Amino acid sequence: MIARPKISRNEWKPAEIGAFEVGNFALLSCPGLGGPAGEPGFAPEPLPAWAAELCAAAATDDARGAPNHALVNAYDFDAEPRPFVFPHTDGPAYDDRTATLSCGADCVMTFSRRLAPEEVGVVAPSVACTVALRRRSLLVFSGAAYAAHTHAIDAAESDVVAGDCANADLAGVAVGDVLPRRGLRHSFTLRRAKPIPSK
Ligand SMILES: O=C(O)CCC(=O)C(=O)O
Repeated sequence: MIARPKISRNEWKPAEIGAFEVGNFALLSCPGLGGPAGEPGFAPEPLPAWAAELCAAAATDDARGAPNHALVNAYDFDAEPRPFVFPHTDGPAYDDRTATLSCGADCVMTFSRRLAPEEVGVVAPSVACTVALRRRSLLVFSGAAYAAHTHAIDAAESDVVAGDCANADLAGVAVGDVLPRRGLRHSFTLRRAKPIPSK
């Protein structure tokens, strides 16, 4: 798992281009650029230039190729009810690797052990680690973090950095620090969606 604290000006450029190309960045939310991943007959669709550039930048050393799918989520942390992301895995529609670029407000993501079907409702999922999602950071998780754990953003007014924070040094935070949730956050979730045969 990699969680980089700050992206340099040069690396940041594609996201800035995206912001200008799409216009109303503050309220932007695009479900599934690249097509309806996971649906029967899915074949990756061309991405807008800014999203393709982001995906290429996030590809790093993955031999399977660059992400071909982008999800843009908007969170208004000043709104009620407070936005949150329920614990989930990103599932089999994608290669087991997710890259998330965070922009705007900070928050914390929680990774928990994924329960086996017979454990659901019986065993409390144990937290494996938390990750501080600082603005202008890139989180990449794959393998067991992708398939054997859920990830979630709990509803909260603020986050307190805990001892299980996996990227405290990189994110420039220390145990006990309070990260207030204020204003808007946008995330760009980049994954490689698998083609699916038609039924
Ligand atoms: O916004 C984020 O950082 C996480 C979003 C997420 O988990 C998802 O869209 O599957």
